[in-house]
Amino acid sequence: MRPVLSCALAILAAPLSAQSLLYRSPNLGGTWTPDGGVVQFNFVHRFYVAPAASGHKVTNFPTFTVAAGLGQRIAVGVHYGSNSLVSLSPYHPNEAEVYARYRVVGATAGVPGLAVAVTPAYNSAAQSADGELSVDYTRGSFTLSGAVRGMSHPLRNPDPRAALAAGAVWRLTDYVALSADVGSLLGPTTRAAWSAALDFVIPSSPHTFSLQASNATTSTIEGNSKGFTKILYGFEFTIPLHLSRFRPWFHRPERVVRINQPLMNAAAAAEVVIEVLRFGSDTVTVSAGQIVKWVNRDNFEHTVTFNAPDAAHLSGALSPKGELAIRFDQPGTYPYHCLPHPTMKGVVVVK
Ligand SMILES: [Cu+2]
Repeated sequence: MRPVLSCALAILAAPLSAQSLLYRSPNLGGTWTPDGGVVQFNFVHRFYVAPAASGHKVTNFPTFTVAAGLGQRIAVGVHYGSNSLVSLSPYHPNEAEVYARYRVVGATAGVPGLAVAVTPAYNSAAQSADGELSVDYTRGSFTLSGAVRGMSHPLRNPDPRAALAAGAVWRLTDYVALSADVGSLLGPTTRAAWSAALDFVIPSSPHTFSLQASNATTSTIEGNSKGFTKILYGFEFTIPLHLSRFRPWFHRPERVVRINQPLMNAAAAAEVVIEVLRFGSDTVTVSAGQIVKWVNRDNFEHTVTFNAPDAAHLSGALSPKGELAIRFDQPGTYPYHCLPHPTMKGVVVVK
């Protein structure tokens, strides 16, 4: 039974904080990479409203990001903006930046300390080979970020240029943060790009949301290095798609997790009912050798994922309406959480 679990966990076991806007200011890519087995979909939408003389026309500047995590340190992705001002002559309103990121130093966002990442990229509107070296430093409520950017044909100009950017995030609570940054091409005749945002974690979800003001039009290395003449307002929404969530598409829901079949018929010393994204009992206490059973009353999958170092052999997924039983042989305190819903937490105490 253990190899099956370990295999599943290799895909699943990773914190969810990497995608959070509470650790990255709006116009800095930062050092974050989606966790392995996660496809990240982020949507930035900014706009300005023209004066009455122009009929209050709303001009929109959306950027979509789709990125996939390969292991814990590498990501590949694309930013696509459909109202780009990076290349004005010739005018290229569609801008795609294909990028890879390798976090050379440091852990995922949310872990205190220093992180360094390199992000090579290609910008289709500028026809430019771009890149960024980014540094994050997280301590307590603060994350400070810096970036050095290079572009072979910035804004479709023939000569290479560099840009610098710096930003900060201040987490007021676990759920709310303020962030701001500034970035600019080095040299004359270019307006700096800036942003300021109020960031939120959406409770009981892996999603984060920010309300933003900025003068940057597309969320790419080039777009974040050049300011527009107007202030844009808007938002960003981050959506990590855990590929494991799609397992029910390919597997019939099982009443009982098969690996625990022998245990399911034994009497459980404690039962935790999962309902509406909550573990019914935060803490259950059993004696060594006893069984704890989890019952999923929701119509979607949850996991009972124990924190390291127990995760490798004490974890499992519950299909919709499924059940899970685990026997605890060693006394100790075993905190656990649900991978798709990190705000779901519980503890098993074994006496
Ligand atoms: Cu869950």
